Amino acid sequence: MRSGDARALARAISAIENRSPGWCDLLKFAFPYTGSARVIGLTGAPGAGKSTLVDQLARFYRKQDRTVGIIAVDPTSPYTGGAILGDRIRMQDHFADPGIYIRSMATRGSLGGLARTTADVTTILDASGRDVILVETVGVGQDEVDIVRLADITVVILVPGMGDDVQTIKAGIMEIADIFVINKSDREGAERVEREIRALQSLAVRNDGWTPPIVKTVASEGKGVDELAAAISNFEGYLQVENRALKKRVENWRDRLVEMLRDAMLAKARSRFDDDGIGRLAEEVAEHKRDPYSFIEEIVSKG
Ligand SMILES: Nc1nc2c(ncn2[C@@H]2O[C@H](COP(=O)(O)OP(=O)(O)OP(=O)(O)O)[C@@H](O)[C@H]2O)c(=O)[nH]1
Ligand SMILES: [Mg+2]
Repeated sequence: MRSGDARALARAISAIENRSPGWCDLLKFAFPYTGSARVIGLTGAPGAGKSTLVDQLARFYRKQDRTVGIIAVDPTSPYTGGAILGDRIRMQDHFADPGIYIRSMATRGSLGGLARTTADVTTILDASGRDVILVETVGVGQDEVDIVRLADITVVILVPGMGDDVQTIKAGIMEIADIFVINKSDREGAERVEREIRALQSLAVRNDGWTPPIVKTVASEGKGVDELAAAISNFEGYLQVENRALKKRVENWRDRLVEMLRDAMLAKARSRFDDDGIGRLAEEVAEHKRDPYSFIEEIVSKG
């Protein structure tokens, strides 16, 4: 796996996704080798052009002889089956190049929770020596926030014609974007989206003083990709000053540790009760034979 062998990677990632025996040891082994990959998160609405852009960025980095890992988190909506298939076909362009490793992850059936599993897969790719890891997630509420805890750089992709733009550019998105991309700039309304972002930016200055640049792209034609890569590289430069990269990782880990702890504690507590057991307790509580507070207290005090 450390040599970047694609089949070993695939096996390791499957073990982690499925929580197969040994998954945790695998991550423990991998962790000391992580920390040198640049993790770039790309998020945006379904169909915004995330995969097309990821594909273009991957090409760009390959030209610089940097190795690339891609994690595409499949959209939750079952209606986008065609788009997922499209992704796979388009990304097959790269399959001949061992410098690119692509992993699609299903939203459903991810035992560790999607955010957690994505983070663990990133750990594996990082340990395997990938220079750049591109993580594509569909921006639906929590997911786009989760990507921030994982990524060194978060790119938010918007497109023209989102209706009443001010309404659609959510406050949450303003907070997470290190870089804005207006993709499909070949369409009418790109300037308008840019104006809306600028207006929102003038209202809320980020507390780290960084003003996210706005890059216009036509991903399907490869336009603006060099500019996006330059913006990414600029932000990397910014992160190098005053230990910002480390500070950001500390912040990310603070959140992730709490989440991991919560998962582990819950799994431990749940292991004492099967669904029947929980069902029986629920009955007792509903029938007022027991109070739920003492019950929870009891479990927690057992550690
Ligand atoms: N006109 C135009 N079409 C684009 C552009 N970029 C991507 N597309 C097209 O938009 C469609 C969706 O692109 P994808 O890259 O699959 O979008 P996505 O955001 O990954 O979609 P999901 O993963 O399904 O959320 C495809 O048909 C692309 O060819 C662009 O800049 N201009
Ligand atoms: Mg996609």
